[in-house]
Amino acid sequence: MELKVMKDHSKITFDALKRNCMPYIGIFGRKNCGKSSFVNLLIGDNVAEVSKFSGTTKEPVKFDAVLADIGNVIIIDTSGIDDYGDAGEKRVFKTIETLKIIDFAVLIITGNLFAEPEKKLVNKFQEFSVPFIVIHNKSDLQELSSITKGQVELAYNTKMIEFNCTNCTDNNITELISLFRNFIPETAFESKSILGDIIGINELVVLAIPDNINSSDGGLSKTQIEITQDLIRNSCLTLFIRLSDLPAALKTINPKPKLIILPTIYFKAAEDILPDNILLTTYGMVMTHYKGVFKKYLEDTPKLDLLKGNDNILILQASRDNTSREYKGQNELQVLINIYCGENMEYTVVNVFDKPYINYKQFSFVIICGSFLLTKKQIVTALKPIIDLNIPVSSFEMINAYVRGIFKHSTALFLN
Ligand SMILES: Nc1nc2c(ncn2[C@@H]2O[C@H](COP(=O)(O)OP(=O)(O)O)[C@@H](O)[C@H]2O)c(=O)[nH]1
Ligand SMILES: [Mg+2]
Repeated sequence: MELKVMKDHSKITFDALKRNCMPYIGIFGRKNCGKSSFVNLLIGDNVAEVSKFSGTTKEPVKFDAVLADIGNVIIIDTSGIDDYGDAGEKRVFKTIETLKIIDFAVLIITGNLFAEPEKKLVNKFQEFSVPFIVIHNKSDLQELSSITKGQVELAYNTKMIEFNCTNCTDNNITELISLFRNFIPETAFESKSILGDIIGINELVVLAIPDNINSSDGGLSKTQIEITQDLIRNSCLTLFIRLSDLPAALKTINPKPKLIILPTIYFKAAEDILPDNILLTTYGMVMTHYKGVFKKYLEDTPKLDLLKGNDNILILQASRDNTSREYKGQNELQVLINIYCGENMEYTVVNVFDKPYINYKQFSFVIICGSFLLTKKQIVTALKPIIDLNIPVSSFEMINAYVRGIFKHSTALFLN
C-alpha cells in the first residue's frame, strides 16, 4: 500500500473535513485506457505511473487524497480488466477483490468500446453493491457516440461522461468530483449517529475514565471523543468521571445517568457495585454496534462454545501497524479464547485488505478486529462471502465481552 499526502485539489468544505471515515474509490478499465492518468488528475499530482506501454500498473495501488465536496478518500488505481494469461488473470482477480472494500467505482472506457470485460465488471459492481459511473476517456481521439452513451446509461442506470485526460480543465475535474459525491452512499461517511437513536434529549450518559488517565496514554481516546461529539450533537448530556470516583459520584448526581460506558476490563467489577437501574455497556460495544453487523455478531458470538481444539479461527485485522492497540488486543484475545474454550485453537491473521486467495471454508469462526477503522460498507463486503458460507462471524469487541462473561449485560442496551 502506498500512502502519500497529496496537495489539496481545491477548497475543502468544513463538513468534508469533519468526516473521519474515508470512502474508497476504485478506478477500473482496460489496459492503457488512462486509469493512472485519471488518478493523477483527481489527485492533482503525478503519483500514479503513466505509460504508453500497457500493463504498467500490476497491482491495485492505493493513494490517499483529499477531494473537494467529499473530503479524505482513498483512491485505488487498478490493472487492466482485459489482462490475460496466468499472471494476467491473477491481476484481474486482485482488481475484482478491491470491490470488497470500495464504496464507489469509476469505469473508464475508450473508443466507445463497452464489451465483454466491461459487462463482466459491471455485473461484479452490482454483485458487490458498488455504485459506479462510466467515463469515456481519450475523447480527443474518438468522441463518445450518443448510441454507446444511451445504451449503457439505460442498461445500467448510471451516467456516462465524455472526457479526456489530455486537455481537461480544473473545472471539468471539479464537476466530476461533485458527480462522484452524488453516487457515494452515505454509509461510506459513517453519517449515522452512534448513540443518538438510543439516548434521548437531555438524558445523561456517564463516560467512565480509567484512573490512570494522567499516566502514559493520557487524555481521552479517539473513541471517547467520538462518542462525546455524537452525544453533544444529539443534545444528550455527558459527564466524564474517573472509575474510582464513580460510586460516590452516583449518589450525588441528579438526574441519574441513563447509561454508563465503561472500559471492557472494568465492566465486571463495576457491575457488582453500580445500581441495577442504570444501563451499562463498554466503549467497544458502542463502537461495534455503530460500525458492525451487530445482529449477526449477536447471533453468532455464542457459537464460540461449539469450537473444538485445533479449530481454525480467522482473524481479519483492519490495522496494518503491528504495534497498534488493535494488534495487541488481537493477541490478548487469542489467549482469552483459549482459556475460555479450554483448548488451543489455530489462529490465522490476515489483513482485511489482503485476502485474495483465502479459502474461507477451512475456518470455523471469523473475528474482525479494529473494525472501527473501516466503513460499514467495507465491513459488510469483507464479511459477505464468509456469511454466505454459513461460517459464524463476530467482532473483537463482542468476543472479548463474551469470554469475559459480560456479553448479555453489555449488549442489553442495543436489543430493543
Ligand atoms: N490522447 C490521449 N491520451 C491519453 C489520454 N489519457 C491517457 N492517455 C495516454 O494513454 C496512455 C496510457 O495511460 P495510462 O494512464 O498509463 O493508462 P492505464 O494503463 O489505464 O493506467 C499514456 O500514454 C497516456 O498519456 C487522453 O485522454 N487522451
Ligand atoms: Mg495504469
